[in-house]
Amino acid sequence: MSTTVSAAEIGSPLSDNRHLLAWIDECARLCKPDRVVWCDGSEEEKERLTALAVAQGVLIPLNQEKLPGCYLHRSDPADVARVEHLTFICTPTREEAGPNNNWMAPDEAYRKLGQLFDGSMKGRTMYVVPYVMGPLGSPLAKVGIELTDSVYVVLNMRIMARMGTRALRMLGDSDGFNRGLHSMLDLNPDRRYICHFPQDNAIWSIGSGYGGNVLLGKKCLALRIGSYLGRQEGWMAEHMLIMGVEEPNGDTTYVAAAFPSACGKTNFAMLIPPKRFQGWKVWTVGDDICWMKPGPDGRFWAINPEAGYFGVAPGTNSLTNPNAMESVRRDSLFTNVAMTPDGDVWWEGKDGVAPEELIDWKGRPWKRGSTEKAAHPNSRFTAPATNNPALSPRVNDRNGVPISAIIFGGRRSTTVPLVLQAFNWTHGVYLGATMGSETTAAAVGKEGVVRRDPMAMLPFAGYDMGRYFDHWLNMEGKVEYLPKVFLVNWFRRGPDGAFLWPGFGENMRVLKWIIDRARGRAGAWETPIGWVPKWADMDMRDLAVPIEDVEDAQRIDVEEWKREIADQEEFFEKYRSTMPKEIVLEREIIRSRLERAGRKG
Ligand code: GTP
Ligand code: SPV
Ligand code: MN
Repeated sequence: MSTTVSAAEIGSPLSDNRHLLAWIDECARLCKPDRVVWCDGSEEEKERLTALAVAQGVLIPLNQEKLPGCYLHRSDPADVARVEHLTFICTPTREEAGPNNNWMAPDEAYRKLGQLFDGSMKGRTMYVVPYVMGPLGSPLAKVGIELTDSVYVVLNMRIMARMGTRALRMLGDSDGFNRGLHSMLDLNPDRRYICHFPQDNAIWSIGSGYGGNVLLGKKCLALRIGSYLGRQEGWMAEHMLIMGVEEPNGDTTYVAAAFPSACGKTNFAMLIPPKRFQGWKVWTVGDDICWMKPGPDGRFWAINPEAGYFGVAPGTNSLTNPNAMESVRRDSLFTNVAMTPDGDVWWEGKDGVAPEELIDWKGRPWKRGSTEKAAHPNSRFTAPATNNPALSPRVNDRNGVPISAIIFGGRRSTTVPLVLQAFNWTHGVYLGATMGSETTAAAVGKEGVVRRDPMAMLPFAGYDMGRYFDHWLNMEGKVEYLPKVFLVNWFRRGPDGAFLWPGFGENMRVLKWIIDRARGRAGAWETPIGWVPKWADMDMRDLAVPIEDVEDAQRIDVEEWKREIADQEEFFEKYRSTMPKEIVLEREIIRSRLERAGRKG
């Protein structure tokens, strides 16, 4: 028997899966790398590739006494975030991708990107990165293979997914793997494309070296392709953290929460309850992505497909997120943060005042008081989940964890109260579908403008948003014990522009009410837009901020809400042809209730 690829060219293949070998051969012929190297995921390989990355200047060693096994990477200054305008869903018809996605015909995308990939790896190595998204052997897990010319990608994928030989073992001789091809090319933004081919279970990414654009298991497979497959196969791929909330008697309730990029998932997933909540403990299952499926017992079961955290650095410190600080103390990669003279890392919002002198994220000297940021606002850490002191003992459970509550939340300076609960599943889907949030540095573009970001999935739903809502609504018939649905907002501001709610660990107060409601043991008031806490049911003792601020954070202003509803309606205009009727009716009911409340004064 002979394969079309000779062992000399490709080093020693770690698999004899003929589908895999044929595809690698095809990609190698296109990209023309000098050599093909299979990654086994071993320690030895990590050390070798790290040394290579250091020699190439791709990684800068940090102070190994303070931060053992930690390195800094500075990306190209024009390649620092996801690029939604260069991200495409390549389905046979434009309608399938929907108005929420950029669309390119598959033939055209293969042709256009094929020209760019042609010879793109000359003089370079093509790494074969096999990985599993999800616990090994889980019926919910998926295998992907990423071919990349970036050693930074290999080292990040090694942290973010279950990478190496174990993935090949899980794949066996099956053809069922995601085919991901990535080349940095010359990092020219004019030659940058992130294309998804859901029908082929394939991803082609070219011209970037940054995070969500290139760690193909994450946003590309786990969310865009994942959501597409989920609709076909009867499960959901969501931009959600998963946490276990343990109470003093030892009972644990599992919660999933969708907040848009850079709106608090990592922080919430790692929450440490304030003193008043003795005996309560939050366990992190995941901080960014949730795959969930109706189980045979009538509940939703969820896994975190990832194995690490690609978290926002700015704002992370030992008060806001001690578990994240602990997670990045060893074996972590930092991207676009600043460096201190003694090889430590720094970013805006880290502990204490800024050091007098730093090397900024672009590698230039920086002095305290400078008007420029030392770290990029979307600078990130990549840390293994096993570093997290609050890692849930259930992360490797093949069946996942049962979800009792779903929380939606955005970054809203006005209008949206601290917390409210949906009346029922359909209303919950409506709350998720109409979520708004101020834009952040996680994607290229203007920051701080409110945009609708349904379920925090606007940049990640791999098909038409109206059909995606329909898929959500359909769960009503598939899950007997549906999770209770909530909306939260940690980011409301007072007239002085300051946040009204202290956030972070104090979010436990809201979380406890949510758990109590999910377990049917706390009261609530009905308002036109949902259930809200009775003050007696939400523990606000020993809170450091004035109770008036909390009341302001929770305030529901009928006139503001009428405008909010009008804005939601305008957003939905785009999806009119596929929007489920329930969503439209839900809006009209809420609108009528608001009008009646307005008349009452
Ligand atoms: P992605 O990784 O982009 O999907 O983001 P994420 O949702 O995991 O966001 P993350 O938890 O990293 O938070 C982003 C920013 O919001 C950080 O600067 C945090 O410090 C800040 N933040 C998180 N939680 C809170 C909160 O409760 N209140 C306030 N004011 N800021 C918060
Ligand atoms: C996000 O933007 O939601 C992220 C970071 O989690 S990235 O992987 O770059 O998409
Ligand atoms: Mn994210």
